Amino acid sequence: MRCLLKRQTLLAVLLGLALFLLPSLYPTDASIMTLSALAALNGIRMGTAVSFPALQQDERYRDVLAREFRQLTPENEMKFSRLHPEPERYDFDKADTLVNFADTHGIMVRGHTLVWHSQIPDWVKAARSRDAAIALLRNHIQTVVGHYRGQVMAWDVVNEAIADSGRLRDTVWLRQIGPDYIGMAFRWAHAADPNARLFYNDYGGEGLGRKSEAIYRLVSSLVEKDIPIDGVGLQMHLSLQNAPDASDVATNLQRLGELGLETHITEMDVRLALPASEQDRLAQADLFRTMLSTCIAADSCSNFTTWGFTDRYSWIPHRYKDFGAALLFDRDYQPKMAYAAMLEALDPET
Ligand code: 9MR
Repeated sequence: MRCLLKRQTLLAVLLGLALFLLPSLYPTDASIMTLSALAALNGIRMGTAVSFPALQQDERYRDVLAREFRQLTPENEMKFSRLHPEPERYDFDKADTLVNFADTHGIMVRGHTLVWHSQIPDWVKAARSRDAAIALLRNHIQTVVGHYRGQVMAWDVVNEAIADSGRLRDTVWLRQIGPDYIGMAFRWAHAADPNARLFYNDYGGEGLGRKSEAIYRLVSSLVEKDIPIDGVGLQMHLSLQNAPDASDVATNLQRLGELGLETHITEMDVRLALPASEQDRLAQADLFRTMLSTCIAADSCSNFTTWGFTDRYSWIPHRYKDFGAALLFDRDYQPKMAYAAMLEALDPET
């Protein structure tokens, strides 16, 4: 009799426990329907660029970020001039804050960017010799990648090294070191964190054409020389007039994949002339849906990142007068048609 009572108590406790745990084991529809949760089911990590000031001052920004995305790219805080403003001084404070936020929320970090022609301090441009330029770039890469070893999942090691003409861009790095700076940068980054995935990242080479040919040739030659490159980031800053053909993007993703490289869509936005018409917003939604579907369908494409998520903090109006409304959420964090289109791409049943 005592034994029976004990068994009944145990069963009651187990039942209570199960009822208590059930909601967290089986999340409600609302929590399943986030971009990142659906993306994960498609084998894709969903990311966004993050504005440091917005993260600091705007609670709604932090909430939507943590809810919808599983990866973040610091929009500016890991660029050369921010991290290494003086030869002997590194400043990791803001970037660390971003990385800690990511850590706390189970979000991965995409490091952006180690070698770029923009946002570099004047003292770098004043290097006196090739050897001095090599030494300072090596020091920068080793220090930064070493600092974030194990915390940054992927690095945009070299950003935008190819000009629109298809030739190597005339940058301070090319002038001071020569074309070898690209391979050197990958080798130093790999030595500093052998587990980080290393990317070449560029814009305007998403589809087929002169620039994408040049990117393909560059990364093929890196692979051929056994330089530790893991993938190519295609930025995807689009307007309704310049969008690449989805089938060209698919061909490009496939040929890069055949080199053994991973592909990431790294900075997608679609700028619209303001005020945005209903027709333009529909066309924009269609582009987000099509490019995400193209990534899902490509074996090489494992990551889809937008350059911010709310129109409140997008870079577009600062750069393109009378353009904006380029992202998935409006200024008040309401999801736009583009957001619904992304959900559709991830779950054709919706
Ligand atoms: O969004 C970034 C903006 O806040 C900066 O002022 C700008 C500086 O050049 O860089 C923007 O981000 C760029 C990214 O780092 C590389 N690809 C193009 C992005 C948009 O210009």
